[in-house]
Amino acid sequence: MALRGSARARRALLSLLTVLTLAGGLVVPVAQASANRSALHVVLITAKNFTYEVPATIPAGLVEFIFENRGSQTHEAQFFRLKSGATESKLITALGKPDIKPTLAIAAGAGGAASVLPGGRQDVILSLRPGRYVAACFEAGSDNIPHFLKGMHKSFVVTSNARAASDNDDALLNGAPRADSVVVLRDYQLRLPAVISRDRPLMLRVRNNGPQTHQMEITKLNAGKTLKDYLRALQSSSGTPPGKAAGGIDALAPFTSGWVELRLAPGNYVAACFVPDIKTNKPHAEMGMVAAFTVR
Ligand SMILES: [Cu+2]
Repeated sequence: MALRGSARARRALLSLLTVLTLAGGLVVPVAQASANRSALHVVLITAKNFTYEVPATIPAGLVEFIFENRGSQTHEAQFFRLKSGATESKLITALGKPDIKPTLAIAAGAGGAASVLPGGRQDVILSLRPGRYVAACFEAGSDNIPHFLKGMHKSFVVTSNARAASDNDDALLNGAPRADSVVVLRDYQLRLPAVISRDRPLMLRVRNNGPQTHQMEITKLNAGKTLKDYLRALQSSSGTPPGKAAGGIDALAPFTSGWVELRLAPGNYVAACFVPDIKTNKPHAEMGMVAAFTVR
């Protein structure tokens, strides 16, 4: 859950997260790197309450992040690339503000692994440009304090190298994984296949066509629940959210893309964007960026 700003949405989601945390225990199957990804640089990033373990430096270019939640609460790893002059502490201050503008003034969404339950795992593949990055977690427990305010943020440096001689997004895509499908995010729409067959993991390329920052966060709906129930919970500060965090890819800056590998159990799901809108401050999910899909 990334860059969430609306106080009302925050409250609703925080209560949702509390429920999810208590529910706990969803096991996400461990993915094996497939053959066409063997050339990728692989980075393990682990989350605990309330820290990350991530290498201090990562080479630029395509990187496969294996995000593992080894904590007892739901966690995510939203990456930001800092603009020049920005610091980690300035970013954390900006993230605490109710709207997204102070954050976007000093940093850009750089993808990351969306929230998974304790014991869960989410793999994302990102094309990283050199620079200083920060990983942060927007989840919160029963005290409603976002984890980034409990110290759950960590900076790392993406170092320039031969793989990333150019700043051009496409030039960084050598060795990119073959995507089963492309998901396009835009103001305010999120489209993905309505039915996903689970005979094998699904590799999605997620492209943000802007103009705003967007994410794709996945929720597995509880049995019998529908998109309607999900939307109703989103709009109510006291509504019980009808599902469990199931990963996805965290917020990407406009006109950038990443890959997310989904290994989802059969069931009904919702994908949504919770980035707050730059004009209305509402989460994009309330402005149409939500889609239901079925895994069978
Ligand atoms: Cu969005």
